[in-house]
Amino acid sequence: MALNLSTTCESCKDENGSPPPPSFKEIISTHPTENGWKVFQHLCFYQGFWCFPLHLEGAMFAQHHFKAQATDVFLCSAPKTGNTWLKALSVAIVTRNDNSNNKLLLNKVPHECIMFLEKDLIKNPTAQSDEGRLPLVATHLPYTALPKSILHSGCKMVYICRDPKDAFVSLWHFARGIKINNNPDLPIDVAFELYSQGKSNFGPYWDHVLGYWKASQENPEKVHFMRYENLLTDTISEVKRLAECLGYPFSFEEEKQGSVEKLVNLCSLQNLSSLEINKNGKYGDAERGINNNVYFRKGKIGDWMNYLTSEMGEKLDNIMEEKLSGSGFTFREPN
Ligand code: PAP
Repeated sequence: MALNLSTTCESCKDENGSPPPPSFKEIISTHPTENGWKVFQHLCFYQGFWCFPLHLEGAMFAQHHFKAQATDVFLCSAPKTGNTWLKALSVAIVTRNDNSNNKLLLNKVPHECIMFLEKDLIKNPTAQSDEGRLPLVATHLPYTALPKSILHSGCKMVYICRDPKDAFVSLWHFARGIKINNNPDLPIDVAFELYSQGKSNFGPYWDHVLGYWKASQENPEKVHFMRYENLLTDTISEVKRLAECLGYPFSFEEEKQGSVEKLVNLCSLQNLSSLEINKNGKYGDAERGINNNVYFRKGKIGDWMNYLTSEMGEKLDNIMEEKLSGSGFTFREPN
């Protein structure tokens, strides 16, 4: 497929030869910014969410140029809510009987096994029509910002969310792990304040969760809604449900032979983080790439208690509760 590589929206150009419309970079530069995270870029507010310009440019490109295949399944998540694990499990599920691909996870960090919509497409627009690509595409985009072709082609989606306190602590660690220019570490209370105001990459987090939650309620056949905590505590059942949703259910024979358990072990934090590629490899370009090991930390429920006061926890819980009220979804444990 011949694709236009311009990062300007060609379809918006005036046929009468008027000056070209602004490029994505120019559009981004006119939107409000937030400098507080001091990671590698400021955040920019666009279409109701905060985003690093680097990812936003890729997102705008995808909104204009991505053509979803009906067989694609989208793995959707806000940052630090279980994306790496969901990718690993999904890759392992769809490739388990495919000789040429079933070793992918041994040689690549899960992020590199499938297309990351807002990161990869802009760099390699033809990748979307590659014959051999897996029918999986990952994105951190909020539901409302997805390219229209995803919604129109009736693709399935899997969404994973996580308790906001643990997601925040994970994000804070990650931000320390990837920052450049020897910036001092961002104090956790400053980062927490920004997060509580909704100012985080692809945030506000509550809007992210709400968008996919509502979509899953309206269309449960198409949008499979998962929680990181359930995946941790009831892994086998959750993985079997995931496999069904992806269209690759485990057969009775496979279950009898322990295939689900094997796959779960392959994708465990302990196993993935011990692989050479994830211990010492890099994701992205050699210079500015991210060390794969920053994607694997503790993978625990409740680690926030080691970093936040109970007042901070209560504050974030209350914000989430208020924002999610009336939706039928809550992060609060039943009493
Ligand atoms: P991303 O948004 O950068 O892709 P994401 O994978 O969503 O990150 O989240 C990272 C979290 O998932 C980390 O949590 P922690 O900081 O609280 O420890 C990471 O440890 C956890 N994680 C990564 N891989 C796995 C896995 N295989 N099993 C369980 N948790 C995992």
